[in-house]
Amino acid sequence: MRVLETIAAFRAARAEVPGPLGLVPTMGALHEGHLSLVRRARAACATVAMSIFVNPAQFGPSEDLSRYPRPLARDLELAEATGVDLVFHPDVAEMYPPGFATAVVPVVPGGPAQRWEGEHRPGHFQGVITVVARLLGIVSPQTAYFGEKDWQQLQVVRRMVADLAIPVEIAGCPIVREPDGLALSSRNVYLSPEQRRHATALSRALRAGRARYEAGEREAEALRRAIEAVLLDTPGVRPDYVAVVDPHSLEPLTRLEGATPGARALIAARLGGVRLIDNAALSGGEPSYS
Ligand code: PAJ
Repeated sequence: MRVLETIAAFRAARAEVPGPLGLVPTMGALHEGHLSLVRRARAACATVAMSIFVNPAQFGPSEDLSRYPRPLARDLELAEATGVDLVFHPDVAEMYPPGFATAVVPVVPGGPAQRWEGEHRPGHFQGVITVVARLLGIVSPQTAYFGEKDWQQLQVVRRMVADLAIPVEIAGCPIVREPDGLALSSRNVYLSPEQRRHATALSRALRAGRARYEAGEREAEALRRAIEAVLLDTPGVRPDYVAVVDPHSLEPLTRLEGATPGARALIAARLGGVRLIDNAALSGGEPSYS
C-alpha cells in the first residue's frame, strides 16, 4: 500500500496501477462501515484507492472539526489489512490551496441537499460536494463507493455527478450496524456509556416505523410519529428531525401508496452534545437508479 500526500504524487502513482480503480472517500477514524466499502471495491476493482481527509469545509463553526478523531497510524493499518492499494492523505493546504475559498469553484448543491441535514447544517453539503468533486477530479475512479448511512449525502453526490456529467459510477453500500442495531459511526466514540445505551433508540425507532408499515399503515405522518415516539420515549434523546421521504428527491411524502419504492425514513437526534443520524427503507424494495 502506498500513501500519497500530494495531488501530483497521487496522479503519478495512479498512472502506474491497473484499472478499473475504485475510490472510497473517507474522513478517517475507520470502522467496519468504511471497511465494508473497501471490501465492495476490492471485489470489483483491480485497484482500490481510499482518501483520508477531514474536510473542514463541511463542518459548521460550532461543530466537532477540532476534536474529530484522527487515528492515522491505525487507519493505515486497517486500510492495508483490508486491501487498499493507494491512500490519498492530503493536508488542508493541498486540498484547499491559498485563494481556493475565494475562487469561483465551490459546487453549490440544490434539490435533495436543501432539507434535513442541509437545513440543520448550513453549508454542510456544499462542503461535501466541493471536496467530492475535487477528489473525483484528482483520483478519476471508475467507481466511487458511498455508504447508505449518509443517505442524503449519497443522493446529493449522485445528483452532482449526474448534473456535472462526471464519468464515474456511484455505488451505494448498506449500513453496517453494531449487534444491538446502532449504526457504526466515527462519532460513536463521543458517547458516554449511558448515552451509548440510549443510542439504540434510533435503530429501534426505524424498526418501529417499518413494523407500522408492515402492519398496513400508509400515511406518512402516522409512520413519522411512530418513529418519533420511540425517540421521545428514550431519556436523553432529542430528535432534530424525523422524516418520511422520497428516496431520491428527499421530499416529504404524504402517502406511501404509489410512492417510489423504497420510501425512506430519516432521523437525526442529539444525545447531549453528540449528534447521530440513521435511516432505513420503510416500504419494500430498494429504490432503483436509472
Ligand atoms: P465519513 O463519515 O468518514 O464516511 C465515509 C463513508 O463511509 C461515507 O460514504 C459513509 O456513508 C460511509 N459510512 C460511514 N458509516 C457507515 C456505516 N455504518 N455503514 C456503511 N457505510 C458507512 O461521509 C464522509 O466521511 C464525508 O462526508 C466524505 C464523503 C468523505 C466527504 O468528505
